[in-house]
Amino acid sequence: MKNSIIIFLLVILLGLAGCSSNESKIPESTETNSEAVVEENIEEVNEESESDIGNETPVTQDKPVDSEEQEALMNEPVKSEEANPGNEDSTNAPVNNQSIPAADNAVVEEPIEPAAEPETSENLLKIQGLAENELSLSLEELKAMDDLIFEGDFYWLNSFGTTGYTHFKGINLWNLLELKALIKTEASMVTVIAQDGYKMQFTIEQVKKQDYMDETNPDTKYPMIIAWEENKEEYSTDKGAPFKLVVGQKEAGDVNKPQWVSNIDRIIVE
Ligand SMILES: Nc1nc2c(c(=O)[nH]1)N[C@H]1C(S)=C(S)[C@@H](COP(=O)(O)O)O[C@H]1N2
Ligand SMILES: [Mo]
Repeated sequence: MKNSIIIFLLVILLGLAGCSSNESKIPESTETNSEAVVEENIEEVNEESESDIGNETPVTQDKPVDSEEQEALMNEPVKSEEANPGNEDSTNAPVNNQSIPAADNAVVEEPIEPAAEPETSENLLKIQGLAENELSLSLEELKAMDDLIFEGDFYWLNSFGTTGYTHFKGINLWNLLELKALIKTEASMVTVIAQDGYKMQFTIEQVKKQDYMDETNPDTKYPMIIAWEENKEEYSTDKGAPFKLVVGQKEAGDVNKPQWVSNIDRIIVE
């Protein structure tokens, strides 16, 4: 009798144990796994879209995002329209279509990268498009253009109001386009494209302008330049093409620093 009661109890216990393991283990474990997988995927997608869309540099951005970069990401005056709808300076700001994936369509008609381009052209400054004399210039060739060289302390204002001065030496971009590349009269836009994909587009008038200002110094009248020297030091060529587009302010408050383009690969005239 005792035995049968014990057996009876054991059977009930085993039955209960079996049931609960069936209910909890199987569905729970599969559910947990699939949720984990889904979450992982979502995270991956988010990371990708952050770096691709939320970034002022659409192609790559290898630099660590410091606080100044961070503020730039949020508050640049010259990014894509959708990223900066409240920009009060949109009429004067250079046109920057870098965040629009189809932006390259705009230059499709011009030979951006001629098929025969040798790989050694990496650190050459290329000027392409509506020019009688398309150019591919080495740093030495640029430095030899004595008459076109400009040097000065450029005041800069970045997003959120950070400011400073940087000394640059380089070539007057308008002179280079007009006198050396012999750009055509119908040319209306100039796009400066960096090796990392960062680009700025300007009207010919903006490039022609020789009196960019410094809101802290009313005597300043600066051209837009392609600099190869910063604070008396030449850019090293192993950090990319040694050319940087530098421009002063159009008016007081003009956030000019993000308009600079480091490591220029090519300049397209349209
Ligand atoms: N090629 C390239 N140029 C660039 C950028 C970039 O990400 N890539 N960032 C811009 C921004 S947002 C700023 S504020 C300035 C910073 O200039 P600096 O490199 O001289 O500090 O470079 C601009 N030019
Ligand atoms: Mo920036």
